[in-house]
Amino acid sequence: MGEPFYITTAISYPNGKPHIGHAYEAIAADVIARFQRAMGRDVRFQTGTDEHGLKMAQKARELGITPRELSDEMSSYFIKMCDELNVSYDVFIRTTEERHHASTQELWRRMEANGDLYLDRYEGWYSVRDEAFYDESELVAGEGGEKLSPQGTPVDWTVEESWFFRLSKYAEPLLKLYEENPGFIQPDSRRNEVMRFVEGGLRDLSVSRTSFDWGVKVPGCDGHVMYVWVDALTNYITGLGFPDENGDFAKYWPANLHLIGKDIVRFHTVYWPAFLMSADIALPRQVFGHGFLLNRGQKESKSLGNVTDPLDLADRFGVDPLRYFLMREVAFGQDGSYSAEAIVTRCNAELANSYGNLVQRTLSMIFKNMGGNLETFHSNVGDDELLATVFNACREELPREFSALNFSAGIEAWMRAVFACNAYVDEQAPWALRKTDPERMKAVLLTLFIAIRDLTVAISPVVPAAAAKVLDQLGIPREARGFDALTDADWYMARVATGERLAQPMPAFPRLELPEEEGSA
Ligand code: ME8
Repeated sequence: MGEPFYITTAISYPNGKPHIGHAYEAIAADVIARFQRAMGRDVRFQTGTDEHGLKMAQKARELGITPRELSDEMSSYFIKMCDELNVSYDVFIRTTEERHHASTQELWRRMEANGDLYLDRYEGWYSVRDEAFYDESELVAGEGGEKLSPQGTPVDWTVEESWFFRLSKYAEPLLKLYEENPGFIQPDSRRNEVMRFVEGGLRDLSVSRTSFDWGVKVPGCDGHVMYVWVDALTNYITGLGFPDENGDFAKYWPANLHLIGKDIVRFHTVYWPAFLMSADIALPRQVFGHGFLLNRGQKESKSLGNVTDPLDLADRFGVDPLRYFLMREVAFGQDGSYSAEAIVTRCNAELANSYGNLVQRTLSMIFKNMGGNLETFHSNVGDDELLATVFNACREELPREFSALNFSAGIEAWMRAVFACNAYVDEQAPWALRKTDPERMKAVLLTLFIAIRDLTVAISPVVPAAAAKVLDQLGIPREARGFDALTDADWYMARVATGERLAQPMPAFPRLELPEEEGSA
């Protein structure tokens, strides 16, 4: 097994069904997980649901059910979403699990033992929607002059007895962390925002509530439950068996990457490292705040009536095309927009017409003109040039960009290699060589066979099911589907030696149709 790589998504609030933002984050994390596995890393991938807090308690009351009933029902939709979108998580954590309470209480005890917790009174603004406390100075005025959080959500004046965490003590150590590890917060724009915030000084943080009981109990203090973000963030170590620091925790902690959205960067880069420093636990290596996905440029909301169920999109266009679109269309880290037309246009141009067509016509010609037989051959200079282009895209550019989470740039490099292959087919015209120079036709088709196998391995993390279908058709064994096998010159000869013929190919990337009602939108 390779070097460990631990990646997590945010854990979602299951106060409603999953939306496109949840799908986007889960898919991006899955592409990273699959890519790192293909690079030979020993990947641990965790996702889950964040089930405590006032937001969940209020929603359950509104529906006339218990918070537990609400979280049991709704978390099942998040599990279903991950499964249907082919998200290859190892652990799906729910914060209502007993082991998570034990883990969070242990973190609390350690922070208390370090003198970082004290009892006082909280007076200030709280947004239930954000589950966040805000300073008066951070609030903005709504249309009717009412006070709103900087995220535009309603705030309530709250007065309660509360435990506090000495966050103020950690401003200096945090700034030092950001300065010494510029990669800790990415992209850079988010890092700058967080640095400005911490440079402004930090106030101690209210970390318990007494006005409701849906949460993790504060050890030794009846009537207090922990602030939901204390327990939520702790999920990342609970899933590794904390407080047992052997086993998975020893192997996978600190996390390589917490992948989250831009709205919750502060919780992950200020509160979380401060809690960990207080409890004397190693810090994660990187927090990446991705952008928001907008529906035709607009935020989805129930009042606008534009909320899209990601599983409906997957049903309409297919899981792999949806995954491809999301990773290709938006520069990761920035906000992006989606629409049915954009999905259809992008996937038809690139997956169906360019890549799918390359695979289909090459394999059909090998099937028809060579009886599906793969033969030993000696490529000439022209063929080597094409393979060098493909190798460079698949071995160098795409892995370099994917390692830096620049998915769109990585796929663009891959696409350029697909174009080069299609140009090669047109130039060489193997259908004409069939009569004039059959040996040359074989060299061309077998060169393309090698190129297609490399292109398919490289794009597998993005479109896993369709890529597996192509690799099955090519007869590539599972152990030869990793990036390390791309340079292995022996794989082709081993494949030829099996003597297995190619069957009539089945298209892996059919063209998508735009549903009629969308065409005019
Ligand atoms: O914030 N586009 O949960 P959540 C892209 N429970 N990403 C989006 C998005 C959009 N339109 N809307 C939301 C929470 N997200 C907490 C996290 S972690 C210890 C606790 C992202 O269900 C959002 O940024 O509101 C977050 O990363 C994730 O979806 C879950 O959001």
